[in-house]
Amino acid sequence: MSLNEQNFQDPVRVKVVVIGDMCVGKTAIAHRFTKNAFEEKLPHTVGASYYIRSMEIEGRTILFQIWDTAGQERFRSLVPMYLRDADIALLVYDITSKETFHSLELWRTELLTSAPCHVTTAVVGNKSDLGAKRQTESTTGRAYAVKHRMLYTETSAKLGTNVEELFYDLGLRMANPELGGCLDASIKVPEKYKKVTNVYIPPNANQPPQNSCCT
Ligand SMILES: Nc1nc2c(ncn2[C@@H]2O[C@H](COP(=O)(O)OP(=O)(O)OP(=O)(O)O)[C@@H](O)[C@H]2O)c(=O)[nH]1
Ligand SMILES: [Mg+2]
Repeated sequence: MSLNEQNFQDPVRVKVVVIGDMCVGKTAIAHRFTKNAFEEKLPHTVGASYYIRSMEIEGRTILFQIWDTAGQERFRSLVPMYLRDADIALLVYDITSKETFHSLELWRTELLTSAPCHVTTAVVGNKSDLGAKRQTESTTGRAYAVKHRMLYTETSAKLGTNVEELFYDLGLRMANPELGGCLDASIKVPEKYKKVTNVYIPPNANQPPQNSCCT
């Protein structure tokens, strides 16, 4: 059943898969969103962890079913299994670590190989509270997302900055598929939606994709 065909009283179930290098804050983002909490000393994720939270968006209940994957190399072979039926992928990097930003290309390749072509993808630069240690400028992160037609935002799981906004924006897209937002997004987001979000919408979202299975 497509999202459109669901009874309006049913929650829209959305599978979110969080990927990125170890220690970028994938678990911290999931914690912040589902428990509104932050822990300074989180253990490495083993395999993947599951989180769930619903959100009311424009009269619809969006049920986010979040798979927080492990960033450690030894668990990488598991990631395709989670991506296979993902509705949303979050590509997370740490703004204080250039290496984690450079790894995004590996994670994006993983996405192109394993995720459905309609997956909605957001690049998330986490740890924005550590501005003094920043190694990747916002403009660089944003340019990367724009180039590959992905959404973009910076978050601080520690302070909660932009975490709620990110999921709200994604939920809005799930409830309104005409907004697009996937790797091959073909529809521009109306101005009224841009105003409610801090998530950056690529200006080229209406252009045909490159290297996408949706061509
Ligand atoms: N200052 C700051 N620290 C953060 C933030 N998010 C996460 N951290 C810290 O960064 C470390 C790693 O966070 P995790 O959420 O465990 O990272 P991860 O990406 O899940 O790592 P793996 O499970 O190994 O893949 C922890 O010590 C967190 O407390 C943030 O927004 N700001
Ligand atoms: Mg983790």
